[in-house]
Amino acid sequence: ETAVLANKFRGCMLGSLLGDCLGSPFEAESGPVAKTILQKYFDKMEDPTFKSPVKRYTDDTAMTKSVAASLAQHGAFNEKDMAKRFATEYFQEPRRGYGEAVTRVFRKWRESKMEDVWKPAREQFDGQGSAGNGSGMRIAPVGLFCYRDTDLLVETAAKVGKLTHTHRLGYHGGILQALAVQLCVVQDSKAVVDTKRFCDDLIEKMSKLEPKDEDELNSFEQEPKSYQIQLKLMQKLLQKKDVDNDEVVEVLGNNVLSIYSIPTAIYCYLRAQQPIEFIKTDNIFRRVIQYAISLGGDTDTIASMAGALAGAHLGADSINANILKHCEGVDMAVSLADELLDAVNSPPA
Ligand code: F2R
Ligand code: MG
Ligand code: MG
Ligand code: MG
Repeated sequence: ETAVLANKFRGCMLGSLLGDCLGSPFEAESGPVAKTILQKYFDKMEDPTFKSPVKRYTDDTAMTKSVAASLAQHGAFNEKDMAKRFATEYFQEPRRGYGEAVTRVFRKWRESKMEDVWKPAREQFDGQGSAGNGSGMRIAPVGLFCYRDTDLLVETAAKVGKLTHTHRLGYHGGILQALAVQLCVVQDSKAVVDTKRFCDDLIEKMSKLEPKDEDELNSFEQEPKSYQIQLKLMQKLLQKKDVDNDEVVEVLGNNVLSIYSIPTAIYCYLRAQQPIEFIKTDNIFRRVIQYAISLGGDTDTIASMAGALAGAHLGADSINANILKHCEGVDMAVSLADELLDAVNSPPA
């Protein structure tokens, strides 16, 4: 029982890391990533004789690390501690490819000496708040830490998100990704995923959070977007055969906004449970990440979120050890996974 969970926690943290490291060289390249180039890239990574400079992680992992370490050390969400870790991490290594706007939050925290940790985020984008996917890219540790308690998970993911992302579609995206991680943790790693049920479950949970009012759903760029709408579109796509990358990007998106990348990442995880014509591998974990990157756009973040789901479902055992050797931060990810599991198993007195 504990060994199964440890494998899943490690798989999730490693999946999040690997998607980031392997996806970041392709981030924001114009157009889709060439399928043959990507196939060779992954084949080489699996080849034990292949040597290459280590693939560095980006902001996605830098922030995930802070979320995991803060939860593990406090045994609960602590806003000041988490904010401090985000800022410290950023000022130590500012060149990890952070979102353009979010660094203003870090600077305001420093200037105000953390007087009100919630305020700088509310001031982003002229008071609209950020709707970027920074909320989802760092949330996997919340899905792990709270996997036994959905109410706590939703509440914690909302707070972790609102430290930097107060737009409804921003922090709701983080909640959605955390809920998906939870589903993957509780799923039997040997069982075939029921993709329809997976979507239905998420739609049901998001329906309790999202506004019922159609007008309110129109708040972002005049487009009627909610996670429920995107999840229903995803469910339809999953039922179609041989959907090509252009259609996926057209329907679900692949950019830095939460609404156009978090459902996409969940779709990648679910779609890649079955063979994909242009991806030659029997390893489902690899297929998920390779497929996510093939969509182009925000490749590090979409692959990282999809990888977290695959890893939480399949466990660290499913990851090719040669691929791990090419990525920065593997030992750190494993330690954080173990610390999180310890914290889950020994709640504070
Ligand atoms: N920043 C990047 N990639 C850019 C290129 C990096 C490359 N390596 C290079 O340096 O050349 N990647 C990282 O950013 C994304 C996560 O961003 P986060 O944390 O959400 O930040 P931010 O700044 O809050 O939002 C990101 C952008 O989203 C748009 N946006 C957000 N809210 C908006 C709103 N209310 N209205 C309009 N636009 C909004 C803005 O363009 C923000 O800059 C990840 O991809 C991570 O990997
Ligand atoms: Mg990044
Ligand atoms: Mg936060
Ligand atoms: Mg990114």
